[in-house]
Amino acid sequence: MSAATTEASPVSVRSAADRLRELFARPGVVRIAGAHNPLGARLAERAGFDGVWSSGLEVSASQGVPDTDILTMSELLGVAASMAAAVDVPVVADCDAGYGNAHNVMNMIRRYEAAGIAAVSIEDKRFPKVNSFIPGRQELAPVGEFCGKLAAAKEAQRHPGLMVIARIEALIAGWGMDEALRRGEAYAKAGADAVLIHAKGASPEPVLQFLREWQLPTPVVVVPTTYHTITATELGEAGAKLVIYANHGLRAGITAVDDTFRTILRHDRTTGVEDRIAPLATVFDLQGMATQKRHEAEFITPFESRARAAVVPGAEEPSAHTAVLLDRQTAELRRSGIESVSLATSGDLPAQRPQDTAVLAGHTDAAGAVLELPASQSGATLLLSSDAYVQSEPLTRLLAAGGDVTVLADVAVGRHRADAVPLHLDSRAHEGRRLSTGDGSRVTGVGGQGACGEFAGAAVFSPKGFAALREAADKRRANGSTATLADLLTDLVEGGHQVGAVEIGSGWMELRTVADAEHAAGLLTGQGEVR
Ligand code: SPV
Ligand code: MG
Repeated sequence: MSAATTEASPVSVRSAADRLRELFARPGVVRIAGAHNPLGARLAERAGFDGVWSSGLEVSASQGVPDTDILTMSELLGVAASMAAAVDVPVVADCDAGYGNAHNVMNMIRRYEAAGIAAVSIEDKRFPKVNSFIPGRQELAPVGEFCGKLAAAKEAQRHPGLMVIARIEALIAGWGMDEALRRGEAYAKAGADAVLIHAKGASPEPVLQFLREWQLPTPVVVVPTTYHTITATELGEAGAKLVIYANHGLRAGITAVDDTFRTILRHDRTTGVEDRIAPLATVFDLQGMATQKRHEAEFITPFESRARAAVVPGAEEPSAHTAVLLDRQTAELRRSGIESVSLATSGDLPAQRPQDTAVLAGHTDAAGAVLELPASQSGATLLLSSDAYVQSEPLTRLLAAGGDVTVLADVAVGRHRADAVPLHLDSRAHEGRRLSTGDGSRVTGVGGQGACGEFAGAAVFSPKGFAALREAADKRRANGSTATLADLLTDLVEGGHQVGAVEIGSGWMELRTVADAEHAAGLLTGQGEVR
């Protein structure tokens, strides 16, 4: 993994166990570092370690409990699994004494294998174990019993990849080198894929002696925690294959956090620590924020880029929208692909307003409602006058039309009412039939004689078009006048803005009067008659 990325690559054909086995097959020593959460695992990976040691000591300490088999297998597995999910390098899990007898080991193997762990290490201590560096009780399990656990582990694993490391605690328990070698050989013969010789003195000599006397091809793992002056390269040259820096991340963290907290209290502010702690940018990077942003662009439609709709006050008082009509209208809007709907009719909204609609309260005209709507960054805004009911089919066509400002124009012949808002369009009419100009038609004027269409109550605005509309609404406000949606569209056309038209012949209805609304509601619920 490159230092710039923080997350596991999506497709990895080789399992973590295969990758660890490949590392073992290469010449030279393999170095892994202890961690107790995915953040620590990522830091180890970024620093260049070949893998991560899911340390029982670290996980226990991070939970504030001693490393004495207090945590359950599930708790330790949960941490190891989350680390394996967060990094590309293999995770080697410290599984203490196997959480019980051979039955527990078999269950453990299945679980760790399923979690994508590359290797497990079990130690030949009696359950419950005590951390190897704690003075006092360090009880070893009988060799036969531990060999049984190792054989059970190999029997339980489903795929040959997972490595089982047998950890020898004879030097820790003070049983001597011969016992350590005798145990190591028995464990290798029982099927261990590697043996770990643990030691706690300041000198590396006991470990070097073990390596000198180790005769079997089974690789040897070492943990130079107390004998830290020797390098990994030297340990490798002496015959060790895997070097585990088991708890240095935990200890570094304790020192750094303790120092930072005390400094803050001492100075009563954080200025003194700012240049010693990671900037937030590093935190975001380690969390994989950059990757998430990339995925966002690829997979998620930003909310802002979705169309929104608002029902704005029409020309007539009171609002002709009944609860039934508002419900139906909202459903029509949603069917046309709109998710967020605001209602700002001039009259009182019915008490039962449709679900998941926002209310723009206290606006008696469209201009006020338009100014209340926030500017749009990328999505379209569809405005619907409350004195029209429009079905989803024309709304869908309107939303698909493109352009900065586009209105719905009813061009059906001879059906315009006296209270209609006339639209002049540049499409070609011939004896009552119409030819579109290609990209849809353009509104050349609003009102007056000779119009060939009628405003059908709905218009859609790009973010740029909506900004122009807000400007027009602002001017109306500054002049102290109210404005309907049709008035604002007139302002835009007269102000030289390109206003397109989607021509329709059906799919909407005026709601100028209460009688209109009742009639529309009747038709929509199947109880009304066509007039
Ligand atoms: C651990 O990290 O939990 C280990 C290694 O088992 S040590 O603590 O060094 O024994
Ligand atoms: Mg441990």
